Amino acid sequence: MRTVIGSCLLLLSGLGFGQEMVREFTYSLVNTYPHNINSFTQGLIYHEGFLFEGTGKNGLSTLSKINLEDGEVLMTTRLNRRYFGEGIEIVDDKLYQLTWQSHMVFVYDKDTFELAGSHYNPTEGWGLTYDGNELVLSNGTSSLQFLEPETFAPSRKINVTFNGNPLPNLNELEYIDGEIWANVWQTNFIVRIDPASGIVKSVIDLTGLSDQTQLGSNEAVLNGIAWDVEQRRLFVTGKHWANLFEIELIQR
Ligand SMILES: [Ca+2]
Repeated sequence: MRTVIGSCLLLLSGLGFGQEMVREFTYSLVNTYPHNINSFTQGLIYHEGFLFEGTGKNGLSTLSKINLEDGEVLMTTRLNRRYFGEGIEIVDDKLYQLTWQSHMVFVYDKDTFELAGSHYNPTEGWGLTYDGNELVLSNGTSSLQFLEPETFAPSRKINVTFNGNPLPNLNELEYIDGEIWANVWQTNFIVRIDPASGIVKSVIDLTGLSDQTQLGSNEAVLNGIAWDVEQRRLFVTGKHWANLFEIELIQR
């Protein structure tokens, strides 16, 4: 808990006072969509017109293809109760799903959810995204691991820093316009990271967004970033949130 509070204070106190100027953004609400309040959102992407979501908790972990407008689940599969589902990503025809502490990475056919293979991940699995060349994995620490998609072989690693200090608890990820965006667990912040240096260049403050929806548990924190690359729409939600939101950023 000390680390979590430390992260919050670090973010709040550090804004604009670091060695390097960190840009700060707030948001405006563009659209509100339904989201299953029972979904413990751990992975979220928007791919070719549909949302894909991976959820966590043992016995409740799923992978689903979802219609954005009405939240209808078009296809779903449930993980064995020994697995706690985490981040997801699509590369070509394959869909990857991390697990939290069991070192298992599931690989599915993205069109059928048929299991196509698996990989071993030596660390915890939290978030996953793709930069067009390599997968990027967060594991709850301040480091991000780059991986070769076909083999899941690790390549380089970056340490994410905010005003020169390591920033842990990086959670759900999204690669947007050359940056890695990350939820910071148990905060209202999304950070935008330079993938070469690991330096946080911008912070998005989403304080107040959770007031716009119903929360299903005391674990209902902001988590889940999805980017519609064709229409340049930004979607965010949270664990056990009854809504998913399209937002636009406003620079402070
Ligand atoms: Ca994402």
